[in-house]
Amino acid sequence: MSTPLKVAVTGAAGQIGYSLLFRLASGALGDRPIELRLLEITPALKALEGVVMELDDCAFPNLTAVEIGDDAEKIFDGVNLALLVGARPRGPGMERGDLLSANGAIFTAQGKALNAAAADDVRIGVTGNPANTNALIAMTNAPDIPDERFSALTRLDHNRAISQLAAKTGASVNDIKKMTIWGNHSATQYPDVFHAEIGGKNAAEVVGDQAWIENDFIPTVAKRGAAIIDARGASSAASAASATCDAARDWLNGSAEGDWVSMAVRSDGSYGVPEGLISSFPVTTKDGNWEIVQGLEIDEFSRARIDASTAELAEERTAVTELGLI
Ligand code: NAX
Repeated sequence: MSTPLKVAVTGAAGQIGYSLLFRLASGALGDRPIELRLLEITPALKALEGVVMELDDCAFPNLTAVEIGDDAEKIFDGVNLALLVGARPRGPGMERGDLLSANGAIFTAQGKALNAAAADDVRIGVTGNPANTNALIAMTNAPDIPDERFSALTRLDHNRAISQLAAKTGASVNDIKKMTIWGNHSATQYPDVFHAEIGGKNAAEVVGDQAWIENDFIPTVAKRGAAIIDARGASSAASAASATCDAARDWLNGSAEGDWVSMAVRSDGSYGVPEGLISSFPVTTKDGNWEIVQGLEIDEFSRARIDASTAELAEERTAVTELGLI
């Protein structure tokens, strides 16, 4: 048996965790042995013990060990992949500054703990919101880990965009390639069909309906999270877990030939996105590394939307800088 991949999951007793852990243990990252290392806050450890009992009861052949705890440095010891899901949700009456500082406390501490304890090859994916800025905080607090090892999740938005486009055109999701989410994982995100393809043809041309793209598709994808809360009475969990697995699998194992994925990664200034922001781009991945797809033509329509979302990210960066978190 090869050496198990050590995967840390934070917020493991939460809604997303309840779906994510079972996907990871049953082979979402490939047919390979895996060790789970699960971090929770102290009051949630008992619930987490129950989840671990259920993991045991699945008798997953590839799950070699499960460790749980509330000490980040212990849980992150030697991890090759860290999926940072646990975060502080916005409570009633909470201002954005309060939200950023509550999460700042979590992600500064976890950045430091990863810096101290993770394996040299660690990859870190942030799902907990505000995901892009949480990733920026963790990255800045982990000076010994290369910046390109941090990413924030926009794969759920990417998958939502593919699904909406498939429903509109009657195409199979398998025929839709080169979807891109630009910017922030928030309502300002820009799902871009102008570079996407359906069965090898330009997706915007296949749709042939600019009004639908502008007034229907983009807001439906950007506000899908709120629509799920309205319908389900709880935020998306299984789909978020599935996207977290998709993103990690493609990062570690490589994106498909002739396609790309959306990941929020540190901007090198490509496409006019201010350097250093964790912003979503079209990327290809190979051997655990990513590269921003270059050379796409950005028209005025796309430019305005990319700029609006990255302006929001720049504001968040200013806010967390002023709070002394980065
Ligand atoms: P839950 O509230 O069900 O679970 C969060 C868990 O994190 C709780 O069990 C809590 O005890 C734990 N936690 C809090 N602080 C922690 C800390 N310092 N260390 C370890 N664990 C900690 O939320 P859930 O529905 O699972 O969502 C988790 C996060 O994902 C939220 O921030 C949510 O907003 C975010 N989402 C991100 C998405 C994305 O596409 N990027 C989509 C889905 C989801 O909204």
